[in-house]
Amino acid sequence: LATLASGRSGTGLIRGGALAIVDGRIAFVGREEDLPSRFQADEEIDLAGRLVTPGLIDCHTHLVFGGDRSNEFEARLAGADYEAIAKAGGGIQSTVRATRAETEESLVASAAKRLNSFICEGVTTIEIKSGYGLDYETELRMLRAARRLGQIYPIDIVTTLLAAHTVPGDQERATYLNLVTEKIIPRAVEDGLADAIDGFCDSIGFSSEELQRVFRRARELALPVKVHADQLSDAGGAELAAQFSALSADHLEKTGAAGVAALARAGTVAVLLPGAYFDLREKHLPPIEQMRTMGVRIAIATDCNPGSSPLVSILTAMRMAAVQFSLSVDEVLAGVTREAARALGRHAETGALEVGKSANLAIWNVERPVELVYWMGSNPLFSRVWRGKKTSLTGSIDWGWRASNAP
Ligand code: DI6
Ligand code: FE
Repeated sequence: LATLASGRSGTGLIRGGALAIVDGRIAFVGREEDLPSRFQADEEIDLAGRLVTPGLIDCHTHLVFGGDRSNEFEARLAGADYEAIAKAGGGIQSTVRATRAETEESLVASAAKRLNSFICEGVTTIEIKSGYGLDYETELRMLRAARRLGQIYPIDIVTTLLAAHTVPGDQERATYLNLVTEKIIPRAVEDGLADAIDGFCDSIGFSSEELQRVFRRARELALPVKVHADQLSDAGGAELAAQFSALSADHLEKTGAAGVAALARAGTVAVLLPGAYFDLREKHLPPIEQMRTMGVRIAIATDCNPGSSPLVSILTAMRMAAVQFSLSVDEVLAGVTREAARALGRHAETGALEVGKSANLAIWNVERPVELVYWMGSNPLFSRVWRGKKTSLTGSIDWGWRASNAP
């Protein structure tokens, strides 16, 4: 058992372990010989030496969106620049156009295919952001689609309102920011659609000053904050996140020393997104050594999105984080379990094999944690348990072709 329990070193490995589940919760974790006899189970499963980890957690995705951006990917391969594409009305704006044309049902259908990939890799909790609607109706529709996915599929979904992603092409900055703070955020809260509020603090998003307003509103309505911080430039995103005691600051490629210190003081989790780093051929590494020195907790996520990280594999993100960011296997494992749970404010509930937590497990056809990071493009998942129930790997999702998926 790689317990990832807090207070234990490394992955908190227990050899010859046993785990008992009662009513969907972990009731015992320890060595098999220490298993109390009252846990003589109704059902006992011998895993024959397989590795068990907490169910994996992807704490940063944009899973729900319309269309794709494969055309821009080709342009980027031919030398076009991501930021320049965005400033010319492509990028996020092009996904906004495609997303506004979708119904809640069609958004659910296209996101379900991507969600299936995560479920098949042992993910039991996933965060989904809005941010490709950028108007009242579509932002709420995206969140409803995300909630709906959680009702249909065996996975916990945490939703984040990212109306402050960028200014929509058809609006003034001030008018749009007003809409976000006065209409979209209050309505999302009223309808219980958002678990947190996010904002993109960057050259193609919003300034730190602009986001202050958005986050004050979040705070008034008692919602926690997350920040897309300093991806393309050091825009003060980490300091902003710390100021609002954000659950997480994400990206952080260009964050300076002051930003890291602020995150450490605030106890905000740094979420690293190696897929976007890879896809944009970024050269500037996030300040990982400073994070370690200052004791900033590190999580890893896919940032699954149609533009900068079309990545539907948490195992690949783990591999990329290890190689590109020089994270240890222990850091990588913690980054997609215990620390990812903390980045979502769900660490009392999931992210470690500890008594009382939800019985979310991933069971692997490997002997040692390193093997989960070592292989590229293989999926050694043996079985997955969500809320104490063994859940099928392929589900009932139709991967069929829809011509309307073409951009
Ligand atoms: N950073 C990201 O990685 C996503 N949004 C953001 O603020 C991707 C945005 C996109 O290109 O669609
Ligand atoms: Fe993102």
